[in-house]
Parts: sequence; C-alpha cells; structure tokens
Amino acid sequence: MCLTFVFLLLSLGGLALAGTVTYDWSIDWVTAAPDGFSRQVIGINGAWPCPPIEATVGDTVVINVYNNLGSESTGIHFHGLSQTGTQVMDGPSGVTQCPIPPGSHFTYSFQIDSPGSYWYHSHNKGQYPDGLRGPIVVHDPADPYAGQYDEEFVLTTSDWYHDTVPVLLQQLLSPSNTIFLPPFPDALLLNDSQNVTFQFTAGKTYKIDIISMAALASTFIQFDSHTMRVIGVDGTYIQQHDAYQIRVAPAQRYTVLLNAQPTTRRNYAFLASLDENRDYLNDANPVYPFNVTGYLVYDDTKPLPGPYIVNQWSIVNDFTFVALDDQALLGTPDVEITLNFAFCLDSGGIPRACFNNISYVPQKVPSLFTALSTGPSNSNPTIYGQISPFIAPGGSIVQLTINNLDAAIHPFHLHGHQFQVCERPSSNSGSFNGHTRNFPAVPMRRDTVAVNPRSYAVVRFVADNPGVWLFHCHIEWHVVMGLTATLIEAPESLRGLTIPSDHQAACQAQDIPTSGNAAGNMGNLTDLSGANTVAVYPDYGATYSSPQKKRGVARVRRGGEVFAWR
Ligand SMILES: *[C@@H]1O[C@H](CO)[C@@H](O)[C@H](O)[C@H]1NC(C)=O
Ligand SMILES: *[C@@H]1O[C@H](CO)[C@@H](O)[C@H](O)[C@H]1NC(C)=O
Ligand SMILES: *[C@@H]1O[C@H](CO)[C@@H](O)[C@H](O)[C@H]1NC(C)=O
Ligand SMILES: *[C@@H]1O[C@H](CO)[C@@H](O)[C@H](O)[C@H]1NC(C)=O
Ligand SMILES: *[C@@H]1O[C@H](CO)[C@@H](O)[C@H](O)[C@H]1NC(C)=O
Ligand SMILES: [Cu+2]
Repeated sequence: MCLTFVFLLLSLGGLALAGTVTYDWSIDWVTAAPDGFSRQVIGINGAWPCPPIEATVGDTVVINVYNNLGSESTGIHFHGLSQTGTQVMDGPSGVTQCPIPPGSHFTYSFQIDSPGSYWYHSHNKGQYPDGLRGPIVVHDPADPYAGQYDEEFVLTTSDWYHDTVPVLLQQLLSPSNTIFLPPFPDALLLNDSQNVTFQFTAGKTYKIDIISMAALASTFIQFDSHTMRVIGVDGTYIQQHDAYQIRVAPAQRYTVLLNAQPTTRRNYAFLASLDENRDYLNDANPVYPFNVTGYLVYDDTKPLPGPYIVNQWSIVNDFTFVALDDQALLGTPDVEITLNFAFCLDSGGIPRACFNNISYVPQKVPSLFTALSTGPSNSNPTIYGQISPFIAPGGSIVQLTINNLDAAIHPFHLHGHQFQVCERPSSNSGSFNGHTRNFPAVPMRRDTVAVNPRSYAVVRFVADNPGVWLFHCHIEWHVVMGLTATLIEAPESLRGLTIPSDHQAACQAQDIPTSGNAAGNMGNLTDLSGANTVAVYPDYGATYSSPQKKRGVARVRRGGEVFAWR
C-alpha cells in the first residue's frame, strides 16, 4: 500500500502538475562569520546563509513571513520575477507595501511564470547587505537545454561588510562625503563562504547558476581549463556563447554549462575576484582587493591546486548575446523615457544620486496604493510625488534610455520585466543621440544591465504587466541615495484593485495611509501639500521606531527644535 502511494505521487509528479511551494520564514538576527569575522546578520529561521527558494514554472510560491528582528522592519522582493497579476507582492517598501514591522506576519503569494535563476532580497531601506538575501531557482519542464547537462549547482557571489547597514549609512549620507564614496566592502563571499568545492565526475556536464547578491562591487570569474558555455542571463535563455571570463554585476545572473574533463588526473581551481574599479577597462591602476579560489574536485585523494592567478580580465560582452527565442527588436516606441544619472546634493547638503536632477524620496502613501485608489487620476504623474514617475499605458512599447554621466559603471535594474538591451556602448561614448542604427535585430534580454561610465544604454519592453515597478541602480548604496525612478505601467488596469488585509495591517500598525495621492490627500489629488520632498536625515536604515515614538518626535519638531538632533 505504501509502495502504491509512492507510485501515485511519482506519477503525479511526472505529469508536471503545477503545485504550491510553501515556506514559513521567521526573519531573525543570527551570528555568522562567513569570512572569519563574527557579526550579527539577518537570517531565516535561526540560520544563515538564507535558504534557497526552489520551484518549477507554473508553481505558486507562498512565503509566510514573521518579522522576529525586534529592532528593524523588513520586507522581501523577488528579483527578476514578473509578478504578473500580483503586483502587490513585489516587495519594495513604500511602493507595493509598507515595511513589515517587528512582531508581525505577512504573506507573499505569487505564481512563477518563467524559468531561470533569480534571487530574493530585502527591499527595505538598504537592508539586504546585512544578510537578508538568497537564491531562487526555477526549474523548466520545457528546458531547451535539457539533456545537455547532468547536474545543476548554485554559486552565489557577493561583497560583504563587517559593519551593519545603519552604521554604514551614517558614513555614506554625511555632508563630509563630498565625493559620494560608497562604503567599501571587507570581503568577497562565494556561496556565503570562502570555501567552495564542486564535486565533479569526469565526463559529465554541469549547469551552474551564478547569482550576484552584491551591494556594491561586481565579481570576475574564471575557471581553470573549463570554458563556460553561457546559456542564460537573468531570466532569459540565450544562444550558447563561450566565455572564459565573466563579470557579474550586482543582481545579475549567468547560467553556464561546464564540461568536466574526461579524466580524474587532477583537481582544478577557479578564481572569483572582486572588482573595485570605477571603469575596469580603463583604470590605470586596477584594484582587485579580494580574491577567493574555489575548487572543482575530481579526486578527493589528490591535492588541491594552489590559489589561481589570472593576469588580465577581458570579459565576454553580454551585449553580443542573442536571445534563444529570437524575439525581434521591438518596433517604434510609443513612450520614450530618458534618465540622466549624476550624483547631486539635496537641499540639506546631503550627498544623493539623481535622475534628471531629481532624487527619489519615499512618499507617505506607497505608490502602488496611490495608483489603486485614485481612479482616472492615476494616469497623472503629478499625484505620485517626488519618485520620478513615468506613465506607460497598457500595451505600449517603451524605450528607456539611461545616460550615465558618472565616471563609474552602474548596474540598472527594472522590476517586472526582462527588457531588450538595444544598445550599450563602451565607456566615454557620451549620451544617446537618438540613432537606432546600431540596434540588433534580435537583442539580448535581461533585467539588470551594466551601463558603462560616461556612456549609456537603451532598453525596450512592452508595457504588458500592469503595476508600479521601480527602475534603479542595483548598487544598494545608490538606492539609499535616491537613484530610483518609478514606472506606472497600465494604470488603467490598476484602478480599484484591492490590497490584501495583511498588507493593510502592516500600514495601519505604523499609521501609514493606504489611499490618496503621495501625500495621502484624497479630495484634491493634485494638491501635494504635505508630500515628502527631502529624504529623512539622519537615516538609520530599517531601524524601527514605533508610531508613538515618531509622533513624539513630530511634536518636538513642531515645537521649534527641528534642527536640534541634526
Ligand atoms: C572547507 O570545506 C571542507 C568541506 O567541504 C572542510 O573539510 C574544510 O575544513 C573547510 N575549510 C575551511 C577552512 O573552512
Ligand atoms: C551553494 O549553495 C547552494 C544553496 O544556496 C547549494 O544548493 C549549492 O550546492 C552550493 N554550491 C556549492 C558548490 O557548494
Ligand atoms: C586578486 O587577483 C587579481 C587577478 O588575478 C590580482 O590582480 C590581484 O592582485 C589579486 N588581489 C589580491 C589582494 O591578491
Ligand atoms: C541639472 O542641473 C544642472 C546644473 O544645475 C543643469 O546644468 C542641467 O541642465 C540640469 N539637467 C536637467 C536634466 O534638468
Ligand atoms: C488642487 O490643488 C492644486 C495644487 O495646490 C491647485 O492648483 C488647484 O487649484 C486645486 N484644485 C481645486 C479644484 O481646488
Ligand atoms: Cu549606482
């Protein structure tokens, strides 16, 4: 009988029925020492590294979160997943939800519609570099590369800090930080450790999901004597492309196949090297402060090779990849958005980052809730306040240009889409001049594109996913500095959608309004009096202060001591 039951389960599994994958997560402070330095990190269910999410295309993923941090609020974003029809589950605080206060429960529930490697991370006030991030692997019953590999591994990479985010923010957001320096990491981690070993069997082929969970720096990777065959970037399959070296920017993913050697004659090393250069191709004195050597072990009884040395990094250019599904370049855009990025100062002299001279300031009402509650006015960008809002009507073709006026590379990410990368020229190419002659017939698609210094990128996508989606640099310090714009996509389809009760409760617990314009005004929606126009300073990140305490502060401020605590 027992055997029959097992057989039944197996045959159901064989039919690839879409299932539900449920996780119950308590978000906890945990002590960890991934590089030998012991510190408090944010983990899950009393453990760190955080567990992977694993699902199959078509599955519904349910994550019941409990915030057990006591001292901080939290929230989780599922990077790269489209959240089609579940825009309220995307996760960024102040956009699709309120921060989850300590001591409360919150449920994320969404269906997964595309395969590949993704990751989840806190999208709440710069919190993820404190540890709250992990891999997502979505298996594909219709994998076009099925049969071409034997086993699959995850390999995460990230920079790592010894100080906690609230401490790092005080250095970053200081008037004395006149050259906009980000906090520099203290270590490089592979798989949240510095000791990564793949067991390889001669003759087999391995699929490796390389996922960057970094806050600032990119990682270079090269395997000794094993050429990577890149088959996917972010959530998109590409035509197989050989690569000896890759540079994985924060939030990017590379899926590669490695052919094992035919014999077990010896073991091999691979090198991961942290890139702290502003423009790695052109910097006179390149800086690679941290290296980690990992191993491909064919035979445990044979010695491991020494540290692997790479003399020069000349990486594969992901712009030359071709999407496997041959999706043609999208036609003439209906909506064109140009974002000029440069660092800037706010009215208090605090270093910020700007698109078109505007730094993103979180509003009183989460932006999606403004879109849900304001009827036909939700197509008017004015009502969203200082979040650099852009409206894209449903079905429109959107072209987004990022002109990077800064002297460093920045990885730009759009929520809710894998966009076509139409052009991404080399450093010092200036700003986009409007010519489309260099756009490829079949562009590669991804959700995070590294834009070169004093250069630009042009991306296109169809506005087929109603929601409020952030577009931002994925250097977390630059998010904190305001380097975010907001796409209000198909607002006509958002009117009147409901907010789940646990989302409502998280806002109510903190006296945060859930309807009206950015300022919470309901009568005259273009009246933005009371909306936030300058970011909170000093900024203690996700450190939680109860509404009572905040009300106390407000009374003091109204009493005329506004500057006493500055
Ligand atoms: C590295 O990992 C192996 C097992 O995979 C373990 O035997 C070894 O002690 C570890 N080394 C360090 C320095 O942690
Ligand atoms: C890396 O960590 C993931 C879990 O996050 C695990 O599945 C995988 O096997 C690890 N890879 C190696 C090479 O240890
Ligand atoms: C790390 O490796 C790179 C390239 O192999 C090398 O240039 C650099 O000096 C190394 N850094 C350290 C701190 O060893
Ligand atoms: C931004 O401000 C600078 C200097 O204040 C000005 O030169 C530039 O034209 C402005 N750019 C935009 C896009 O408004
Ligand atoms: C709504 O507020 C805006 C901005 O304060 C103002 O210009 C406008 O006259 C107001 N409209 C009405 C009908 O009061
Ligand atoms: Cu940046």
